[in-house]
Amino acid sequence: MSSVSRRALRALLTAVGLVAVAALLAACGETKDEQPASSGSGNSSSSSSSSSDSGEANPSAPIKQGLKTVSIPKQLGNPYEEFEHSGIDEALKELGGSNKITGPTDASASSQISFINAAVQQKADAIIIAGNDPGAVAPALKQAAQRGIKVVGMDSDVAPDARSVFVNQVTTQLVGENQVESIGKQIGYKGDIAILSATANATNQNAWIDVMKETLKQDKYKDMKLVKVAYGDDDDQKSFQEMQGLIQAYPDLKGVISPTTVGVAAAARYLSKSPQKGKVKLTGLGFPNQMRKFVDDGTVDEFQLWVPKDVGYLAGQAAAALVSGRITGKEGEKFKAGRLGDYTIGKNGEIVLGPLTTFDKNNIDDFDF
Ligand code: RAM
Repeated sequence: MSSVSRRALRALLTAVGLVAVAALLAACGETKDEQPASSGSGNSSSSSSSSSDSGEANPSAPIKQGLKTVSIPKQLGNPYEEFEHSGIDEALKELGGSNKITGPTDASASSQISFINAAVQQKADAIIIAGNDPGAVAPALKQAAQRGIKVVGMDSDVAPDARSVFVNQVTTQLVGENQVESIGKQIGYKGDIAILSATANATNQNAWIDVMKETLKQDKYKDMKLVKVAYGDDDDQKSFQEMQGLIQAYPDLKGVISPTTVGVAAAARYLSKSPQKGKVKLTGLGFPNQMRKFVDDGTVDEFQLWVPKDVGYLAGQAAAALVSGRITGKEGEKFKAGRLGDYTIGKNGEIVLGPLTTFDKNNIDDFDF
């Protein structure tokens, strides 16, 4: 991680720490021992019915030896998802276990179900999933939990009762608000805007879009009008065409928000060759390495993101803590997440990674991912 994002992360951790003082006081002592447990040392009913809510957390329980997790991205072949899931591999390796990344090649609602069932067959200790749809995968995940498999949602949540914890990149609220402010300031807070999203059922996208719509009701944004939400399905070609469609259908369009790495890169590619380059503003959630050329050539002024690999790393650490009984998923429980430091579980089992970073021509070269 670069020093900039590290500093930002530290600042957030401090803030989270202050807010969580009460929870910290209540929490049990330090967890010092990161060594894997020697086999057979687990106490009593170890992993019998390891449903998330049963039993008390023991923050100093040893990490289970030889942990095996299965992580299911929204879709293989999406560089964002692959980078994110590589963080789970890192965490598991560090803890003496292993992770297997397996998933569908399309991001449709039910495409992940067979991979969940396969993980159950393989007797994984935990399943870590970026949900394509909150409801479609829920029954399969609940069955997995009944078999003692811990379920961690990350990136894009599944139904809350189908997982123990959800690792969120940044609070949903912050993403939505920051994206609206980013486009707002670029267009002088005036004119038509559109959103180019991923798939129509993606939990994260829809939650962000809801916040964007709410944010647009604020007085500051009263002269901005959302004219269309288009869906590029996290497919490069489709996103490119949707961007073209937006520009053609709305000649007065002033700005586009594309809160998906696939969408924003495709939209920038279209804009960079269009007469509208520099006239229609584009922001979104993008990779610095993919967006750099569009910042350099003036197509894009700024865009935002977090460090995707750290989402996976945190989810891997959370999965290990769950399997080992250090946490159960209850609000206020605290755990150590390796190189990222201490985290506290928030409302509805949510664990928030850190802040959103804005990339522009002044800082983009500090980042390499
Ligand atoms: C896309 C995916 C992912 C989203 C990122 C920003 O690749 O839709 O879920 O969080 O972009």
